[in-house]
Amino acid sequence: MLGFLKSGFDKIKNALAKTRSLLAKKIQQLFSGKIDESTLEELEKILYEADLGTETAVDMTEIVRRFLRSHKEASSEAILSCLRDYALKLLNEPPKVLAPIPKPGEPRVILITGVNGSGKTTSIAKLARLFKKQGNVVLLAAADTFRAAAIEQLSIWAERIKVDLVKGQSGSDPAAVVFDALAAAKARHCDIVFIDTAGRLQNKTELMQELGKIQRVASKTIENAPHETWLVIDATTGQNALDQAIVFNSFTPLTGLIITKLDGSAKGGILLAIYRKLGVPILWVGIGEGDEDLTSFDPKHYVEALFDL
Ligand SMILES: Nc1nc2c(ncn2[C@@H]2O[C@H](COP(=O)(O)OP(=O)(O)OP(=O)(O)O)[C@@H](O)[C@H]2O)c(=O)[nH]1
Ligand SMILES: [Mg+2]
Repeated sequence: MLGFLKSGFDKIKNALAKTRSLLAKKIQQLFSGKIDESTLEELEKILYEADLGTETAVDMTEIVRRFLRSHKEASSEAILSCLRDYALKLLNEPPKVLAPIPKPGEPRVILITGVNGSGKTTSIAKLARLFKKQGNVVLLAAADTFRAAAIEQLSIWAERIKVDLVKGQSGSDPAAVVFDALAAAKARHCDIVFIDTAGRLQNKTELMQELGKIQRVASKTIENAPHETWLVIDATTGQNALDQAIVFNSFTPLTGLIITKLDGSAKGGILLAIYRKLGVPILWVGIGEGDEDLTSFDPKHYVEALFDL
């Protein structure tokens, strides 16, 4: 058990190495010399550039300013510890949304959304593998009917992981695929259904409204479905990720976030900005392309990986 936890932490720590070098390492250097007002200005700049969000950068700088009043000779480790505590407090605020629970005997339906290439299909494969391993009967709905290759990609994963898949013709109505998939999931007593959707940019209103149609069709088939709507966000996109989260949330209220490509991203700080703004729980993080490279989000590990040297 402890070995498993350690490996999870090591993976996150490795994934966030670039972000950490922009945060913890720079802050350490900054506070190892003479400290004055310009040091605090520089701190705010570092925090802002690490994509933590303007409000968080301003608040954190103020906290350090106050701390320095009572600890004039504070070490850089003490400063980093202040920042870590603040970030953890922020992430430990209770989420603002709660997903409905499926009726007994009915599958939990999870709609996966996001912009093009954010990692939706790969994350579904990783999750399907994980949930199956935990003893759940999983079904995948290939509702990205936009490209034939997308249906093919999910089919290959379904075969590899050995879970059921319901698909339609390429170009067909995604809501119709969802209808068929949920009917099949009910008949086959599945525990969990993941619905893969086509990538869509948040400024394409028509495509965003299509998600609403999928939700309506799902709820007619299974009460309260989709119980969850998760947005997949590519961590390397930085500030645009915040915009994606806000707009998707306005069209299809989100119950969770998956942050992908944390490995190698220098913009891992964006998670704080998004959680602060929306209060939608960050559930999973993707840390590689392999089917095991997904881990549940642990605020403590995340914050340590950002601010520990
Ligand atoms: N390094 C890394 N790559 C990832 C991660 N998640 C997904 N990818 C890669 O990102 C690329 C796009 O992944 P997909 O799962 O096809 O993305 P998608 O959102 O389904 O794309 P569309 O359906 O075209 O919108 C693939 O090459 C994946 O292997 C991750 O956590 N880390
Ligand atoms: Mg896809």
